[in-house]
Amino acid sequence: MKNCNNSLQEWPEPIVRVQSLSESGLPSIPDRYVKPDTERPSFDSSNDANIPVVDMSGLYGHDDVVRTATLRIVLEACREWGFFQVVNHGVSPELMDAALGVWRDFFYLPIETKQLYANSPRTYEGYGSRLGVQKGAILDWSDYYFLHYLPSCLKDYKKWPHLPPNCREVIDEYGREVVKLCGRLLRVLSVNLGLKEHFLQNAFGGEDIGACLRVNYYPKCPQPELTLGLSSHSDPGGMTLLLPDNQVTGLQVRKDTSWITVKPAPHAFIVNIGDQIQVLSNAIYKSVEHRVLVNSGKERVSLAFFYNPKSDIPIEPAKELVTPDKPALYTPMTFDEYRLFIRLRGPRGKSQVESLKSPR
Ligand SMILES: O=C(O)CCC(=O)C(=O)O
Repeated sequence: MKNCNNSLQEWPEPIVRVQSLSESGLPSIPDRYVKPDTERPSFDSSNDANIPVVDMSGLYGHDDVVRTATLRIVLEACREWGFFQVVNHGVSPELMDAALGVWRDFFYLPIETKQLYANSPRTYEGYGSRLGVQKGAILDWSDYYFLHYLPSCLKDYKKWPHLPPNCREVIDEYGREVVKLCGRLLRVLSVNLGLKEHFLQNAFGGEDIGACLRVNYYPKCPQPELTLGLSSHSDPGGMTLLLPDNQVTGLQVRKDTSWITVKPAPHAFIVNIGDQIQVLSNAIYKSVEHRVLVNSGKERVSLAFFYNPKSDIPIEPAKELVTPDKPALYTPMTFDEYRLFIRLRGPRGKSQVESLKSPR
């Protein structure tokens, strides 16, 4: 019997849609969204750094020098940044635009239509406005939609929006293409660890992996300096492919003690290492904290596609990467067990993966 359920309680308080707050034209944000001083964003634009850009055509051509150089850029990115962006990745720009378009249109639907899909913390599937169930928690300035693609026992079209009319079709095709791209990327990440090409895919459960989508909607905010669209967190799963808004920046990645604002290349995907790959790689690859800024002039939409290990297999450092000099840094844990941390407590920097460290 597959374990496709978990049991969390209901939301601890009535849900307020951030989009409705924003559209009500209020001049200041409610206290619930005001972050403590230490977590507030800085809008310092003096830092020109950007995450590495990888041209994936370099991996599949006949030029070995280019292939080696491209692999090297990916390796450094996974070790130093935990983030990179990919271009020439094989997913059509038209499909990427269509995916962003249907989701933007979904959020423009009347509230009653969106409410048909209101979610609960039991599975998080559907239309949501908070992560975590702690009563009185300070909330993020965003709404979202969460759905499952894989495993097929979790894919349920009834939980996908029926509007706009072509929404399910576009989401389906987008999912299929992004799953293929994730498979290609996992092969690159495995080879760069000195492991067999299929190592990471097999460690994730082979064909039996999990895949889900969170569409983030960040409404305009009258006081962007006091809040965040999404609090600092590392991604709990395997690997994330983010399709960012094509007009508005907002994603910031932690680099040492600074926050770097990501400047996406046209039709690029932003790839980031999740906690499960940090564990499998015995921390050679880093799952890095990131957060999202909002602004007063423009709303922002992003599609975060999470490619995850099968939920019930233990994830632990690859044996090949464990030596007397570099002992295993983590004890085995299934992704299901791990995800409960996040579902109960909401985004919390890197405290989750850090708490997994073996007592040594
Ligand atoms: O909206 C973004 O740019 C990032 C979203 C993100 O980090 C997430 O959904 O986990």
